[in-house]
Amino acid sequence: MKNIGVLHVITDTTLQSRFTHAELAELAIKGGADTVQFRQKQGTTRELVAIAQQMQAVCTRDNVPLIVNDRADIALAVGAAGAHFGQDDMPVSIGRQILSSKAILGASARTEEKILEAISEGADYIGFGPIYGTSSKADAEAAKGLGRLRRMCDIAACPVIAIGGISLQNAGEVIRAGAHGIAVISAVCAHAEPDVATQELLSEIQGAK
Ligand code: TZP
Ligand code: MG
Repeated sequence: MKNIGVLHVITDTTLQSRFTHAELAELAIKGGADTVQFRQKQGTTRELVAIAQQMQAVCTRDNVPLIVNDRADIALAVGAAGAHFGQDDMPVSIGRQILSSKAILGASARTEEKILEAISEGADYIGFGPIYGTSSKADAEAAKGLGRLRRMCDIAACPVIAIGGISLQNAGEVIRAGAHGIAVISAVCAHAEPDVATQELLSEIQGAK
């Protein structure tokens, strides 16, 4: 099994405009993030490639894996460590043909059946959520809660990364429910000091493990 990070910071420039994606990556890594995910729903491919290149430069320097949301082509283009696919994105099996066997491929899906399918296709981790309410994702489903997280952690044959509304206040209980790690947007990107927020989340994870 691959080494999957416990604190995935997903960069976002729609919730805030103080920092670019690359600056957020830098601050998150300074705070101890062990995975950075580039997620941007708007913009041309050319723009996304340029941003991903900047992020990859930061991540290469600091030896932290960069995961590109939705786009295997952009992950390949910039030499990112991997990609994250939702239910309507590239199937994991095809993403694996595009990226190398070493690539970290994450998957998320709306139904348990689709999640298990992604795992059987070779997903290295699954993103499960939203655990709590969130306003960071346009089409987020209803909160799934800790009970469903616990069940998913029991049945998944790969690490489960919990996502959605995770903060310093609830990160500990999420890890105690069995999650391997967490992925956050607003708790870091919308915080006054993203590096400090990351550091605090990391120590909460470590304390709960
Ligand atoms: N997928 C499920 S919830 C979510 C995504 C991308 C948004 C997470 O953002 P936040 O601010 O950490 O709730
Ligand atoms: Mg997607």
